[in-house]
Amino acid sequence: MDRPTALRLYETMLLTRLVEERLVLLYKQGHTMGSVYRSLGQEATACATALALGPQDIIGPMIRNLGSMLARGVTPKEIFLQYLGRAAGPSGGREHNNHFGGMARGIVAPTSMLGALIPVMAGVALGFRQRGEARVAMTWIGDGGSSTGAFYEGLNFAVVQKLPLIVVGESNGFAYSTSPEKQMKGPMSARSQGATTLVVDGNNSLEVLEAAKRARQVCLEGEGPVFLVCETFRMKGHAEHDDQRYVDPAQVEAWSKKDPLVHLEAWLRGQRWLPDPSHLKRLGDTVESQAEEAVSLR
Ligand SMILES: Cc1ncc(C[n+]2csc(CCOP(=O)(O)OP(=O)(O)O)c2C)c(N)n1
Ligand SMILES: [Mg+2]
Repeated sequence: MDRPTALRLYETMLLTRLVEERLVLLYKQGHTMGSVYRSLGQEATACATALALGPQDIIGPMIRNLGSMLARGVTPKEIFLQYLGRAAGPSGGREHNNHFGGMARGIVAPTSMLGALIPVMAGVALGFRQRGEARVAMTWIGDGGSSTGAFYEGLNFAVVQKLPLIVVGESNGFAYSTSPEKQMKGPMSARSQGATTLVVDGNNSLEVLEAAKRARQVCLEGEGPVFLVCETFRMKGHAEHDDQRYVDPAQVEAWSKKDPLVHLEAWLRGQRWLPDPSHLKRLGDTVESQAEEAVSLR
């Protein structure tokens, strides 16, 4: 791990948190078109995975993976405009949340249907292989979403065709208000269907980054897809309208001690690589000014 990579990881996770916090404010003020789906506590599973890729690779994020889009250069302003449903936004006001993409930055737009992106991204990976290109496709799935038929079909196809696909499994304790044991039997990693399976501490961004790099290597060596399961926890309700009253507060308290940003910050301090505070302040100022700009646009 070199210093620029570690700092980029930290800044991308911090940016994700700041953008989401500002989105929550906009939601509470009644500005957003729909609810806000936080990735609080899961920034590493969205950011460290995407940052392990090359610019030629393609991602297919889900709703809790805003960080992966920021990692690929989407700006806070675009995200604010999108959530506000503005004509100047990426989807021209026709969609909300992070339902937009763009091939220039290698992003397939998130779908609402859980699991549907797995066969789509397997198709992207098939295209890479057929053209003989050294590229990989990456997508994400929740513990709940990994019970869908589309997940099984898509991953099975990638396994038998040995496609360069990384499926990041977000094992975060809930699917809306349903706990995983009521959704599926056994751990998420048991659903790999023969794909190379890696299980990591999803709140340790350094571990996630290393595992995602390894997953990419496995794919590029023609070994087929990788199911990268990140053990983590959803620190907020399903979205801002959900007060998570069904979650044991002791569980939230326990996981708050494993905050991925705090973890990385402590590691950076140990390395004497802490970022310049004025630089971080500029990051916060940029988020604020881009939010204000988006609100002022129609
Ligand atoms: C096929 C399908 N079924 C149900 C829904 C409604 N729905 C949206 S998110 C969600 C829970 C998702 O849980 P999980 O996959 O664990 O992801 P997480 O929210 O925990 O990140 C449900 C049931 C949907 N979007 N698609
Ligand atoms: Mg879940």
